[in-house]
Amino acid sequence: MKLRARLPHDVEATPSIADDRPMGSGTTNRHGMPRLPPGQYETTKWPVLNISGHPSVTTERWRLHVVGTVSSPLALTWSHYIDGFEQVEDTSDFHCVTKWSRMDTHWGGVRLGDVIAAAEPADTARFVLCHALDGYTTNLPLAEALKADVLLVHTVNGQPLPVEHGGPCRIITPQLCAWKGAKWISKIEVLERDHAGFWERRGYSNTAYPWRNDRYSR
Ligand SMILES: Nc1nc2c(c(=O)[nH]1)N[C@H]1C(S)=C(S)[C@@H](COP(=O)(O)O)O[C@H]1N2
Ligand SMILES: [Mo]
Repeated sequence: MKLRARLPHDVEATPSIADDRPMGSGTTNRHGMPRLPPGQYETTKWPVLNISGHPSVTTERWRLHVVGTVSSPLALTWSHYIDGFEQVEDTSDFHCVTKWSRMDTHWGGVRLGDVIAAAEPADTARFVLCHALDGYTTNLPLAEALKADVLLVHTVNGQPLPVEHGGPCRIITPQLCAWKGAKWISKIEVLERDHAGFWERRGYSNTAYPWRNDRYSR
């Protein structure tokens, strides 16, 4: 299957790239922001944070649905995901709301934007709600989901993504707090209106922008 990528034309700059006064410390990253967001400490460990256990799915049974306000809903198999999209690698940082940051993680996968584009979102599409196999959900503005460093990853530091970190496939959102990246991703729902996810309904910030110390909504 050959998938055609087409991004909506009106993707706006959002605070994480447009912010001229981000808080934080250390050298700047490639977006010109201090690498360590305010209140974060650096760790070389990689804690596991879950609402429940680790759902397991083989790559044979794995499916990724892209549905909602799109003209070509997708039900991708693992081979569509691996062979139907440009495979990219990127090194980025991972910021958890519980204050640890893991720097320089090397990821392999495909751009979430390429997958969403293949489903041909309507011009009225503005948000996505990501659904995972453990029942977790998290929401993103479409403009965040389409950023080039937001990936559907299957590989970390050259190894298959471990199940506890969301293997075989998860989302990463390096410019937002890590809870915005759903592990064990199963469905991406493209929406006209925002719909709060699991933590967003329980008091986490809807925007989750680390460089503004934007953690909780109440
Ligand atoms: N499906 C799913 N995705 C999830 C979570 C979860 O509980 N379930 N937790 C989130 C939170 S709060 C964080 S900080 C990161 C943690 O990723 P890690 O366990 O690989 O460190 O995953 C996010 N994605
Ligand atoms: Mo988290």
